[in-house]
Amino acid sequence: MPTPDRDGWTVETLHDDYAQALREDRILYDNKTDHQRLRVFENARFGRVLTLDGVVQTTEGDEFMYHEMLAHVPILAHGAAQRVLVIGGGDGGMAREVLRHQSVDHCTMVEIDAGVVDFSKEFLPALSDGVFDDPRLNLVIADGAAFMAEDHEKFDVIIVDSTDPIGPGEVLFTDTFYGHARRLLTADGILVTQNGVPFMQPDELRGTMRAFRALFPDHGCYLTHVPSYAGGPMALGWGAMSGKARAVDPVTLQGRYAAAGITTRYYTPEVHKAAFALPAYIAALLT
Ligand code: AG3
Repeated sequence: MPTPDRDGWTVETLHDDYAQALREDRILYDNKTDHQRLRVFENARFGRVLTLDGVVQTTEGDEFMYHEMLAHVPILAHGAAQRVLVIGGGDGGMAREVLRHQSVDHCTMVEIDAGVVDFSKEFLPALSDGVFDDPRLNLVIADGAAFMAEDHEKFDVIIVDSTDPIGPGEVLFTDTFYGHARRLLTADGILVTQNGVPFMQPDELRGTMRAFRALFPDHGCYLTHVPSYAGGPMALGWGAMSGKARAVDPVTLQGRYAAAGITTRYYTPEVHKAAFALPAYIAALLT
């Protein structure tokens, strides 16, 4: 793995043959939690940037392209989601988007690293934007894989807001984990997952899709595009207990979006439908 060796720049350590570098205009935090190395710095283009073990997790500038698509696509496709589970997502950005839906009356968020939550509140307050004070949020500090293996009241939507499958995030990409997710979904429930950038990490998507094929009547992925996750579009896994959610027609979707009364900067009902159109090189990873 490359090491950050350019003075004043963070060189990402995710791939061994390619790296993006971000200029550090001001370092706000650099420390190790019990689980991982946490850094936040300011970059002129992206705003505050959060890295875990040298990998960009989120930036103030483009986080909406990720959080909106992982939250609003399943919730609006479902149409009546009341209980949502977020695995990971310690920065609070995912729970924030989920709870913008007044129709969602409960969101459990399971984060392994209390350090990420505390620290994000302080250094990335725009991400959570007050969501940690929302009475509908149930924050659980625990290992997401262990939580999934237990019994819980079922969820309409489960969102896996994980790191890549290295370090503590690895268990969130296993067949066992996905099997438990399926068990915890309601009849029309939907599981969505972050599955990396397929051009750079084809195996990450391939592995999840192989597992989803065996578990979900409707399985596949849809796309978003996040500049700080370099290398092309990012794949978001989709595993649904019925085909209803994917098939939702654009007029219905438009109605639900309007009724939700939310404003978005990436998500639109048209982008939602279009996100399921896959370039052939990505579709090939699904079979
Ligand atoms: N977690 C997803 C990080 C994935 C980075 N992967 C990549 N660059 N290929 C984001 C956490 C935000 N809540």
